[in-house]
Amino acid sequence: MIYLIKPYIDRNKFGILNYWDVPSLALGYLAAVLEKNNIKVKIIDADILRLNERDLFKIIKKVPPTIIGLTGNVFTAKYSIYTALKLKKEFGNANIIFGGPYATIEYEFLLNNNIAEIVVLGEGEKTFLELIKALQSGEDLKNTKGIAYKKDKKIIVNPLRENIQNLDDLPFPAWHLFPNIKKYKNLRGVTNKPYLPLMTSRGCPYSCIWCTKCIHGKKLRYRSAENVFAEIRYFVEKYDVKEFIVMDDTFTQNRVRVLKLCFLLRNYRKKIVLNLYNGVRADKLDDFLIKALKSVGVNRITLGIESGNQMVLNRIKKSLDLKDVIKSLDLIKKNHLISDIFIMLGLPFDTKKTVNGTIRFTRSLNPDHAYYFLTIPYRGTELYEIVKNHGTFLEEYQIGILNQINDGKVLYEINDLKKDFLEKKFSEAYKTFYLRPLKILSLLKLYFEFVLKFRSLTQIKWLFNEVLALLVKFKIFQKILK
Ligand code: B12
Ligand code: SF4
Repeated sequence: MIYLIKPYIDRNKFGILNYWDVPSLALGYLAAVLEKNNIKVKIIDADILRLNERDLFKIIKKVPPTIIGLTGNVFTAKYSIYTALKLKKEFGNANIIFGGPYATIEYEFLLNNNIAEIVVLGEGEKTFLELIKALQSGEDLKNTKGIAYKKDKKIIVNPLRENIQNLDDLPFPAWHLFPNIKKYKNLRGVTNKPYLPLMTSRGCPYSCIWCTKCIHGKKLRYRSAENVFAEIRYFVEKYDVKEFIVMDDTFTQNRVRVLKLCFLLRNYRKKIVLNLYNGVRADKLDDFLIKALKSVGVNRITLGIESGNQMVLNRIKKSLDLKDVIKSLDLIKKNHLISDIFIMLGLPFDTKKTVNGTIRFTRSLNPDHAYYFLTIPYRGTELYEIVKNHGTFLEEYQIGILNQINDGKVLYEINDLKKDFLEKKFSEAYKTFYLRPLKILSLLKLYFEFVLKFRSLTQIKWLFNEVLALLVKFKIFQKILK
């Protein structure tokens, strides 16, 4: 039997980072493609089922595995690696296959340490299907594009595979192979009803230096509005889903396509809500588009701004004009949507002056929420190379694995930016943004409306967590939480 497994991931004490559980699009797509080709596959989401390894093994033992597929990014990979090593002990004969952004960048580590037998590099659907067929028929792997594997103690990297050109050819994710969709909770949702993730395009044409393009590449490929709508309708009918979370890198890039999708959704007899969690580009919004998004339930828009300094923005290759940021934020507010921004502090071209300037700029923009992040140089990015060549890593994360995310840890020093300064600025940014009387009043109003609307205990708990998470950023409760 072929198993695709998402391992159990530890939650921290108060579940602060855990306001949503989301079924894996990667595993959903991979399984759907196998099923379409009459290959049987099982998905085990050990994470949502909170299965420890003993329980996981019990399930797998019933129908022993021949192939086990594991996924992961730089943060979740450690759980997949741990699970792989345990599975190997228990089911030595099964082939362990890794895929996803972590494996694509760190395939040598995985193969050299016998964690995986084969790594699928980049976009997985076509490669995985071909690989499974090759393994099942005992063919030599040399003809399977897009994989790395070990032969005679040497790592072989086959030629890479072209990404899928027509995304409408892909089947819809195989959500029926996952545990009951109702198990996946989104405390930050608009509807408090079952929801699913949705990917309407792949790739991104921009070149931000901290971002890896190792999976879906630079060429933006769109699904048609009709195909996306058909997927939404299919799962609404099947599971009574009310909300979809759009995971695209740059959802509003093609304005006409988004307007068309909004039009289809508005004319649909069931009320469906779209939720945009990923940042939207400020230069890809306008009043008409915001109104269209609002009409399909979008209640919050997050702009990825990154820096309040135009020179820094240019050098990190964000290709964004701060004038567009000011204009779009204004439009989001005028349309009475919740406005959030993402900011990165300690970018390699930042200095003390630009960090201070960025913090001031975000206060003057005054969105509902500002989320500050200390810059993390992931391996496989231009940023990583810049820090390697011009900065100093303070604590190299082990074999490209992050132990914690977004917890305000300074990972490198560059220019005149030292650890103490950045730590101070990180907590100062939060304090000076949120601890303003008018800001506190406006947030209290926002949260009060939220509670009135939902009256759900779990959502109130989430709100409590959200506020607690903010306080952690102020360094007030940090000791208690650790
Ligand atoms: C949505 C998203 C999130 C969401 C949800 C994550 C989740 N758990 O689902 C949130 C906002 C929570 C998030 C958080 C983070 N994310 Co994120 N996220 C994304 C995003 C935009 C989409 C992921 C997705 O669903 N893609 C759609 C599926 C179809 O693509 P895929 O997962 O890559 O899978 C394909 C291939 O990789 C391959 N494949 C994948 N797994 C497997 C397994 C097997 C066996 C095989 C054969 C093939 C295979 O085949 C799949 C189909 O083609 C990606 C960027 C992107 N466009 O993919 C970043 C991305 C995955 N995130 C990234 C990062 C860094 C993070 C954080 C660590 C950031 C941080 N410091 O906080 C955290 C980690 C938190 C966590 N618990 O995962 C990086 C990963 C870089 C790396 N080197 O690993 C990415 C690639 C962004 C980027 N361009 O740099 N993220
Ligand atoms: S716009 Fe987003 S997805 Fe595109 S390169 Fe920049 S960070 Fe990556």
